[in-house]
Amino acid sequence: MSHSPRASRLASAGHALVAFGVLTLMLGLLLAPAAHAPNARVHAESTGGGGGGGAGGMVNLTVNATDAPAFVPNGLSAPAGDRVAFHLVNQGAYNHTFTLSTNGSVILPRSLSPAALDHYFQKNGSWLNLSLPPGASRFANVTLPATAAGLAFEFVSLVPYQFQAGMAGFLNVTGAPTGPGVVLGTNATQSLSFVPDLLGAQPTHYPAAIDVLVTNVGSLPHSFTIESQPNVTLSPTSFYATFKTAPPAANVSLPNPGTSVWANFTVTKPGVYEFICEVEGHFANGMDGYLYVGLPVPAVSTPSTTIVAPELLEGGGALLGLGVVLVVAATLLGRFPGRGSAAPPPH
Ligand SMILES: [Cu+2]
Repeated sequence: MSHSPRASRLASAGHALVAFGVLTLMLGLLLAPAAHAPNARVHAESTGGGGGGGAGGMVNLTVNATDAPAFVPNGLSAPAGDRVAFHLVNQGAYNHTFTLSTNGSVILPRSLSPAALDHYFQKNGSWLNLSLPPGASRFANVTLPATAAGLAFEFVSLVPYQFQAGMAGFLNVTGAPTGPGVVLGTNATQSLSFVPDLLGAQPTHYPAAIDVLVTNVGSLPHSFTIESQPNVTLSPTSFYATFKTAPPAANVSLPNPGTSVWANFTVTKPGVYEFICEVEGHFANGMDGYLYVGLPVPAVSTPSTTIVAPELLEGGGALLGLGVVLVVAATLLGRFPGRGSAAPPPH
C-alpha cells in the first residue's frame, strides 16, 4: 500500500491550515500590537533520523534570550521521541533563565506574579531550568516522551517581570498521541468563537478516529461539543433536543482559561459535522464551527476581525501550537508501518 497520496493530501491540508493560523496571528498582531514578538519560524536542523520525524532522532534548537525581553524564536517544534539539543544564548546584558514546563496542557497566565511563577515551577518541576548570565552560551538535552505528542510546552524566563513582559514561548511536540486517526486543533476564545472554526480531516478508512485538541485562550468557560450525525444543522434554540435524540460524538468542557482538552471521537462516514459551545448564550452569539470529514474545507472568504481579538494575542503561542498540531495531520504516516516516510520539511 502506498502512503504518498495520503501524505501529500494531508500535507497540503496541514500547510493550508498552518498558513491560516500564521495569517491569523499576523493579523492579530497588526490589529492589536502587543508586547509579543511575532512567532519566528523555528530554527531546526535535523541531524538524525532522516528528517522523517521518526522516534529516536535528534533535533538542534537554538534559542536566543534578548533584553526585549524575549526568546527568539519563541515558537519551537520537535517530534515526540526525539532528543532535543538546545543551544541557549543570552544576547543581552541582563540575566535570563530558560525554564521549560513539563505540563503541555497548561498555558501560564501572564498575570502570574514572579513569586507565583516560581512557586508553579517549584511544585511542578521543569524539563530544563538554566540560568543564562549575560553572554552565556549553554547546551542542554531533553528527550521528548511519546506522551508529549500533540502538546505545547511553555518556556519562560523566571527572572522577575520578564515572563510578565512577554518573555515566553512554546515548544510544540509533534507526533501522534493515540491510535490511528486524525489530529486537529482549535481554540475557544473570549470573543465567543472557535479559531479556526472550519476544520478538515481526510481519513483513509471508516470508522475514523479523530482527536481535536481544544485550547481555551479566552477568560470564560467554554465547551467543545460536536454532533454525531453529519450534515445536520444545529440551532441555538433546539440543539439540546437534537442531542437528546442523537447524543454528541464528543462533549468536553473547558471551565478553566488557559487549559487544553482533547476531544476524541469516531466518525463513521464523510460529511460536515457541526461543533458548538454549549455554554449558555455562546452558540447563539456565533460560537460554532464545522468539521469537514472526507470533504474539502471551504476557503475562508472574509476573515472576521472578531477572530483576532486582542485576548488572542495572549494565546499567541497557543495559536502557533495550533498550527503545529495541524501539521501533525500531515505526519500521520508516523502512526503506520513505514515510519520515516516523508514529512513536511521544516521551513
Ligand atoms: Cu463558549
